Amino acid sequence: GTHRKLLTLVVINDGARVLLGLKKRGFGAGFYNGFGGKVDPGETIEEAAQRELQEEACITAELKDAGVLVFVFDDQPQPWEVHVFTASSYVGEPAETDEMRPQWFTHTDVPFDSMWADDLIWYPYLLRHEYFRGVFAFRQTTKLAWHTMLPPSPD
Ligand code: 6U4
Ligand code: NA
Ligand code: NA
Repeated sequence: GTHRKLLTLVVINDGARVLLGLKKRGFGAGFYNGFGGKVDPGETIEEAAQRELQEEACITAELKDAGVLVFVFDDQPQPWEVHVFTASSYVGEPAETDEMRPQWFTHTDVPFDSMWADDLIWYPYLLRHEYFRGVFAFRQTTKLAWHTMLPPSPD
């Protein structure tokens, strides 16, 4: 159908650095990314974000809404709707899991060359705490064809 696939993404930002994970398997393996995954049936988006943060980085955090990204693909039936959250602090110690290897990067050293192409466009909003909405179109899953950043929604 045309239903969007719901996903979450959490970027811990301590003000000087962001905590990212090197994805070890599955979609985006070899790329750095925030922590997150699919929203399971019966859970809210925020519950999914908390669960994935615990599963992938071994931490919990008070999450703030940072933005929403919609990805459309020429080779996948469903668009993806990724809900992005930030947190300035967390509980626990970031640890490597089967899925992710956590690593800190200063704001000027975010490894965009080893990240999804869209990240270069919306991280500046995230780093300056400006809510963002963006639509990104990919060809052959990973090639960014076009994008548009929308103004914040009126609600
Ligand atoms: P499984 O192993 O099936 O349970 P799950 O952890 O639920 O996987 P996964 O890891 O495939 O889902 O989720 C993809 C993750 O990648 C989500 O956190 C969203 C994030 N993501 C997807 N496309 C992205 C993109 N273009 N840029 C970006 N993050 C993206 O920065
Ligand atoms: Na994941
Ligand atoms: Na999952």
